[in-house]
Amino acid sequence: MSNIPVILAVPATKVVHAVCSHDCPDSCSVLITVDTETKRAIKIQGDPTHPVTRGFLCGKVAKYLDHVYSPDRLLYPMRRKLGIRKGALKQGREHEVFERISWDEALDHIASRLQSISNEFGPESILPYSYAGTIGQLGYGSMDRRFFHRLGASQLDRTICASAGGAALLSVYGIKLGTPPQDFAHAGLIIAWGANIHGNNIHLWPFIEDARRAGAKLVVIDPYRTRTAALADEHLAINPGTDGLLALAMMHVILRDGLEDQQYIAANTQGFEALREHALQPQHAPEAAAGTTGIDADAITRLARAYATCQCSTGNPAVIRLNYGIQRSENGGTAARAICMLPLLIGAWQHRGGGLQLSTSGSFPFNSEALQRPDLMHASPLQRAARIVNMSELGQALTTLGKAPANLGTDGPPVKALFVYNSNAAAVAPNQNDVLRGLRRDDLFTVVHEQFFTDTADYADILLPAPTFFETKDVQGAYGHLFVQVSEQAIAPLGEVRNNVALFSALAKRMGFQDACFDDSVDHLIDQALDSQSQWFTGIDRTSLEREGHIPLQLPINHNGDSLPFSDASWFRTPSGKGELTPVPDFVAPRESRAHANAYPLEFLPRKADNYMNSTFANHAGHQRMEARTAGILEMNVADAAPRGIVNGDEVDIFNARGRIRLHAHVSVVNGQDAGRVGAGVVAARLDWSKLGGDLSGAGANVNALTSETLTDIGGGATFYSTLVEVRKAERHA
Ligand SMILES: Nc1nc2c(c(=O)[nH]1)N[C@H]1C(S)=C(S)[C@@H](COP(=O)(O)OP(=O)(O)OC[C@H]3O[C@@H](n4cnc5c(=O)[nH]c(N)nc54)[C@H](O)[C@@H]3O)O[C@H]1N2
Ligand SMILES: Nc1nc2c(c(=O)[nH]1)N[C@H]1C(S)=C(S)[C@@H](COP(=O)(O)OP(=O)(O)OC[C@H]3O[C@@H](n4cnc5c(=O)[nH]c(N)nc54)[C@H](O)[C@@H]3O)O[C@H]1N2
Ligand code: SF4
Ligand SMILES: [Mo]
Repeated sequence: MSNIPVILAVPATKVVHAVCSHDCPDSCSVLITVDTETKRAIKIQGDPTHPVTRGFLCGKVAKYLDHVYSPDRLLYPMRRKLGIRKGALKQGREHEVFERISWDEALDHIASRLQSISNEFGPESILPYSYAGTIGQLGYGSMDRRFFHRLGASQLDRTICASAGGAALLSVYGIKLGTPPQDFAHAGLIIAWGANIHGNNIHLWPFIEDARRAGAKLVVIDPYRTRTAALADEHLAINPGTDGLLALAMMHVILRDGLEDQQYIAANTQGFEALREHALQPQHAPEAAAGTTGIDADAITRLARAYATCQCSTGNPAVIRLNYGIQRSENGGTAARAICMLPLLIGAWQHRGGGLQLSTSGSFPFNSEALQRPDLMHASPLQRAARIVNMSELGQALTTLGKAPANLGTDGPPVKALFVYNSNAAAVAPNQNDVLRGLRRDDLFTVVHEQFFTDTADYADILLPAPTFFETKDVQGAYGHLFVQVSEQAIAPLGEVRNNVALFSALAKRMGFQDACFDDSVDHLIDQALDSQSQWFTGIDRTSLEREGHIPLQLPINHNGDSLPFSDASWFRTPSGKGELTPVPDFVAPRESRAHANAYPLEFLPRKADNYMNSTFANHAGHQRMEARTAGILEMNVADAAPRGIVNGDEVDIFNARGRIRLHAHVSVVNGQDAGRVGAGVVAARLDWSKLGGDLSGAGANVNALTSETLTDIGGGATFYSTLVEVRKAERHA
């Protein structure tokens, strides 16, 4: 009998299959162990049966129980106390400003304010602001969109991350599809181009290691010596914003030396002769490109030849992992187009492991019309499609819309109500000073649906509690692999948390919307998301997903039994049905550099942290410890620090015409040589919560005080990585 207590001490548990819903290409398959007595999650691990997750999680999400059960979670609806002005708060002081209310009070208040604002200024004066707090199909865009469409609110153009690169990929291939991650194991040369794989896309790494064990080389093209660059065979520290020229110079070498795959080009592309003539112009020769790109002509020539001859010399093809780093730049769309054309010139797609991956998001034929119901705009008081506001111009939208003359390419009423969910807008949007000026407006009614008291929460009139992926069910694709997955709810929502579907369904009823679609349950929405005519979803429905957890897309198979995107013309979805090489990509140096190079001579990289997810996780002590190296610092090359009289550890002001922040200079010198991560002319700092050290001066800003609302050349994207600054030693006050 003596062993009975031991048996009883082992908790009864169940394991729930979920999907990491963070904005990450890997969309990991996750196993959550739940104690069935206490109903608490007690363990999280990667699913060993998922071919890309392969049983491990990144460091950020391995610590996810700290996130879910953090004592700092926002668990109840709250409202700003009467008479307290909006503005940045010190962390932990939020309860002095907000008071708890019931969901009924919150919903009544929001519904009546939205109604009166709509009556007075028109429904387009209401602006939803959301991005990718969750990339589950339902959480990202379903009931919320239905609600705002039916209301007639302004539409949001969700451009802050990927729209330039997305437009580039579509212009060349007609679909967002690329080399599957598992196939990278079969590559002979891997180019990580503006892609911090080890930091941002860790589940691609094991396949790259497999390829390297078989002899493959990894080349990284990045102005910053990332974790990935430090582990590579070669790191080419390109000058920011010049990738388009490097791609043209590579084309120049390939075409000059006759290394292109003429058969593949003839069968699968359109516009080759024009591109050839363009690439062969003398300004695209490696010698001419060297100065601008900062990469010497020999290195360019070697890279181009290794790339084009990889299949012949190693028996394995070349693959490019292009990520979104290069397209956050004024001419980043064109640069991405040029890079996307490279595998077409050498026919890399014909071989397993060859090609390119930027995003696979467009491969999932989810039925977004059914989920989001844009037709409901015609049932709104507008009876037409609402105006579109670009989320990368939030500062202008909040401060200039409705004031003549309209300078946003859109007109109509001022923004009088802002509804933020799935986003920490105050921290992540460019030109932060204008954004905060807008958020401080007394006449702006702001609702924030959040897990935590973020920078944005500080400016809310009403705060609503949102779930983690443990607390809700969803269906998800991925932008870095080709599996559909269902994410089961593992635990009951904490406190009074409501998921995005429940929130907007309840709000629709408060607004008196009678449409039946506002009653749809989560399961019903999942069914609608999967209701597609596409062959690629054959056999994929809610029941099969609930049974299997993850199911690969049913892509067409070729005669070898392989599924090789763009190995023949049947894969292209462009108007011509071929890979589009026109219009030819022309290189133009970023405008910010040309206009401001004298006053603000340094290129600023306002970077993502390896151990945060954009601004998410920045408030957890454990994550902060993992990211301690980058806390509060501006990384500088000694060649820029020395002439400014700056040494390691000095407080420095980083500024341009838009703003100023203060950080500690980090300058690393070993044996008289710079040993830091940035080259001369480039400085870097991490994205952080403003109130947690984004600016040591305490002014409540972060790196985005310096970035601009200039949009990319195509796709209307944000240009975080086209930012010029000057740096100066901070004046000490006695
Ligand atoms: N750990 C972690 N993982 C993440 C995220 C995170 O914040 N942290 N964010 C997620 C999100 S939202 C996204 S969109 C993906 C993004 O994944 P990536 O696209 O890999 O993201 P970035 O880190 O923005 O950019 C990649 C690299 O581009 C470099 N870069 C900047 N300018 C240039 C340039 O002009 N030319 C070249 N060649 N390189 C340049 C940067 O130094 C950076 O190292 O990652 C996701 N995964
Ligand atoms: N300087 C600089 N700025 C950048 C970038 C950069 O590299 N440098 N990267 C840009 C890029 S690529 C991106 S994608 C954007 C990202 O911008 P955001 O999408 O705003 O990303 P996060 O900072 O992760 O904030 C997401 C928020 O959503 C909340 N959330 C999570 N799940 C839910 C949910 O189910 N419901 C609700 N209501 N909320 C939820 C989280 O708590 C979190 O605070 O930032 C951009 N801004
Ligand atoms: S953040 Fe990315 S790598 Fe980390 S668990 Fe989520 S999907 Fe996987
Ligand atoms: Mo992003």
